[in-house]
Amino acid sequence: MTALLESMLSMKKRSDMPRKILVTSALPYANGDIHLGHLVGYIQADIWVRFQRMRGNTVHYVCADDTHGTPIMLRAEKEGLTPEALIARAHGEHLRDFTDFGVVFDNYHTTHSEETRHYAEDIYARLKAAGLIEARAIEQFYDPVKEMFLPDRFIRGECPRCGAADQYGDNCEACGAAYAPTELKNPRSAVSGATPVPRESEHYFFRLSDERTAAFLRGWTRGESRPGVRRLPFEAANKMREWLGEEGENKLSDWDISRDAPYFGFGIPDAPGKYFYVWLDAPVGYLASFRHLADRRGGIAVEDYIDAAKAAAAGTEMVHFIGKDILYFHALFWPAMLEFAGYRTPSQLCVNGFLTVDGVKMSKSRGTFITARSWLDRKLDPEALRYYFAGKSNGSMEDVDLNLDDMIARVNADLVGKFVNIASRCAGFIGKRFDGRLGGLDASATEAFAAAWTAGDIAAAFEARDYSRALREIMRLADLANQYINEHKPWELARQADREAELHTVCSTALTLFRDLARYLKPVLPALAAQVESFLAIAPLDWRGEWQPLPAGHRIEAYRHLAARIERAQIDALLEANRASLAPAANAAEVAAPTISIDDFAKVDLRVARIIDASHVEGAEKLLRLALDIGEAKPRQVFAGIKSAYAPEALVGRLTVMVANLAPRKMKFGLSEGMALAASSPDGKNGGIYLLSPDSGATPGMRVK
Ligand code: B3M
Ligand code: ZN
Repeated sequence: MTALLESMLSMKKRSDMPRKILVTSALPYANGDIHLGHLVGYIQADIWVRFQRMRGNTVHYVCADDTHGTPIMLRAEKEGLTPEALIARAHGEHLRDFTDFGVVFDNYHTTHSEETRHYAEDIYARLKAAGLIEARAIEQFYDPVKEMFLPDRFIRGECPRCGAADQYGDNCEACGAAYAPTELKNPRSAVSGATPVPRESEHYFFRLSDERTAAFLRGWTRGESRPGVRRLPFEAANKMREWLGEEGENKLSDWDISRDAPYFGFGIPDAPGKYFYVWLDAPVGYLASFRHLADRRGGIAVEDYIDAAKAAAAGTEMVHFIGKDILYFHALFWPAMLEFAGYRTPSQLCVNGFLTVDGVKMSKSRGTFITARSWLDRKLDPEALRYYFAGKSNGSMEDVDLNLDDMIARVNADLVGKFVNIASRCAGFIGKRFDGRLGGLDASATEAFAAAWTAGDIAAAFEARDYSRALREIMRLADLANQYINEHKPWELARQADREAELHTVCSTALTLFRDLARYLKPVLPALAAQVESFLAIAPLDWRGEWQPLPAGHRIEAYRHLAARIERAQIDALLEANRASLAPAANAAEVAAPTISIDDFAKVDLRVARIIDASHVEGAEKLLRLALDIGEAKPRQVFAGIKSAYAPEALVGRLTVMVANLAPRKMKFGLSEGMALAASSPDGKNGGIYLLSPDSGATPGMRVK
């Protein structure tokens, strides 16, 4: 048999076999809440995963928190937490938010994991062996107070082009100029306020300028993930030419993949004081989460998904869902890292656009910076948002606009007015008149649905992630179902004793059409589909095989309300709550204390103090006993009314500020030798108490002036 015939047969054979797909979503940073802008891409990915599984394909859907880097390190310091404690808190919050929006991963891991360290070190070692890692000295701005090199975003100054004040170290938000931090006028550190100084340091670079990488990337970015399916959206492929340059050209510059201590991340082997830059190990988190899943669950041939040769032999796929802001990393750095380390490269990048709300960027002042949690806290249905985002997703990188009035209208018209209305107008008759049992069907109505099933247009739209096209076709079918009901008027048939049989047929037919629609909507609305499956008493709907009617005699359950309309008032309450959360703190209303002179203030001896012990005070419901080290021979004993907001064990080791020259006071629980400082809302409501923490670098005993 000729090789060509063989490969055609194996492709044919493979195309009939279930696909094996590792799907990932971008890893959210651990220092921010999940907001609706995140959810566009995650919901698009989750819909595709659910669709593939309904088709009988094997999908492993993994994600993780992106935990390393300077911002997280500094945020942890600011909150008086270890980075590990900060990322653990974020991990729980993120996973809960995704789960509550129906975005269900097989594994949600963290890049601060041994699996990530393992793969990052392995990939780095292989790139080094391939001669693609180069060490070279570079000059960067260094903060002499914090004793750390400053990422561009942590340097502020005047724009070198337009003079706008307080611009970032890499680009000007006023005139759009891009520049090196050293070009900023009057630069200052955004961390300590100090004037940064240029300092040399050795960095490690991944040599993207090597002719091997450009040649590989030019082919890879133009490739197909499956016959007729481009690896990258065509808009992205055009970008690639821009970034790569024309044939024979390589416009790529080498990529700095190291950072100096102090840094929260993984140390580079054999390079003391050097760490992997966060973007080196972030995508490695995909592999780490998959490995962690396989180790937990067993039965997954991990190497068949990540080793280049084994993945090719096994015909597995790796599909990344990302936002367009991180296309550069995923279409250049990441595939090149994998290729030259002998790992399989991504099969496809599915890239989503940004979210706008009512036509403009999400805005805190307008209350439209909507977190996932605030949507859920206002009891808004997450599936309303899933449906709306799906209706705005066409598989391209175009931005998605959440027009709130349009969303209300769409959800109420399509889901309540069209889809659920089919069941609510027919199910009652089946329950009351026919003991819940279905009768024969009216082929004149089901044949359009059977034809749609066979044509597979909706499946093709889901496969292409063109969910807006899929939903348009689904709603076209829903219109046919409602026309059928409107023509046959079961509510009139029910009033004519001699038309029972017709009533039975009409309602049974309508519920079969309803079942079809639920199947098509299931990837978008998994919770609603599950309710329909239990109402119709059918097995979980999949998306394979021939079209089958609901059989005569099949018994359905009693119909229960399936979906509620959304009211504008609910949305307004959400926006108001978001705006209120930004309003100046209530204590701003508190009357300011009478003016004092600088001499008065100088009499107060404020000191940095380390909490070296904290305990409950028997019989005192508001007090904690603190031992405060301010550099004296023995710690001060202080009683602090912060019990409602702090657990003693969470305080030990933290820095705070105390008044050290208050006259000692005999209290019933012991001698009070000072006062710890905390901010609070006027009524000191539970949780309204915030212990003061000095910036990192301060040490016990320092005078606060
Ligand atoms: N955390 C940036 C972002 O949150 C980054 C993505 C990493 S994906 C490997 O958009
Ligand atoms: Zn400027």
